[in-house]
Amino acid sequence: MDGELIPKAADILRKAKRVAVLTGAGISAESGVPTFRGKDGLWRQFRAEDLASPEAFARDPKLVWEWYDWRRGLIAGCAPNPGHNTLAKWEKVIPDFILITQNVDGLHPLAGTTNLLELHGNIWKVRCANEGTVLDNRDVPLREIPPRCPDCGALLRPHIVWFGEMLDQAVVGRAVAASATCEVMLVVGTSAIVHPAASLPLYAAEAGAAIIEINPYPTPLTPHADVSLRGPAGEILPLIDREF
Ligand code: BV8
Repeated sequence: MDGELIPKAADILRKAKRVAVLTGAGISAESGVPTFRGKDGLWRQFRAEDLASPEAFARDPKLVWEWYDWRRGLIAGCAPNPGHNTLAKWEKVIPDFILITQNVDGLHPLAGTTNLLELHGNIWKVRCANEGTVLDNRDVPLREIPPRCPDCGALLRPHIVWFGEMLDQAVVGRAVAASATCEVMLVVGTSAIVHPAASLPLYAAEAGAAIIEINPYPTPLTPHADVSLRGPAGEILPLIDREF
């Protein structure tokens, strides 16, 4: 990778007062959480439509919960990596910092990030399919599959946004506002194909923000990035931090 790009990215970030970060599965790859579309990607073994959709859950809640139970067991053994930790550190030194994640693994809050928008929900939360109540549930493994609401006995579902489902409009509104007002948007570890998340960096660029991308491979966002750093987030973010 061009040795000039790290100081250039550090210089852009150092000068910024308002920074928004968008992360995807790639930032958790070095923690051992499989990405969705990479060579070892989750979807490779399953088709997204087969598991992460309301139709799949209606058809076979047990199968969908077996997949999430497997992922929860895997994620429970994963810790934040230097990429998550660097972003948590920057939140304390950058005046206006917000982290928007597509990830459901909970590693950003575990690393200490507080100003966080979880666009697609959180794998450690469940929701009563009947009453809509959201509960924390960290049982690994789940005590019963599919789990049932302790209140009304109805099915519990993962508190996660599936394909074809609307995101929480309040969360989306905050994410769009942050994208439209930030001076820099740092986009880390996303294939930039899932919407509406993938539109956020484009809103930021249209509003005049500098776009910095960190990804071992080019993405549809790369042509819109002012700086595109080719490499793993767990290595690149600490390198930028050293130049801060
Ligand atoms: C919605 C939950 C309204 C499940 C997920 C507009 C245009 C086109 C399509 C649409 C559109 N609007 C809606 C759609 C349809 C759909 C969509 O976007 N489909 C895509 C596939 C084309 N969107 C929706 O359905 C959304 N709903 O918009 O509602 C609506 C409703 C009906 C009809 C129309 C509109 C809901 C989207 C949320 C879906 N839920 N997950 C679960 O997680 O269990 S999405 C899933 O993909 C994950 O949440 C994941 O976070 C997300 C994005 O993937 P990435 O995070 O980018 O991960 P990926 O593996 O793809 O890439 C990893 C990247 O990391 C790679 O680039 C790799 O190179 C890089 N990497 C690898 N290692 C490292 C690294 N980077 C850095 N360091 C490393 N070490």
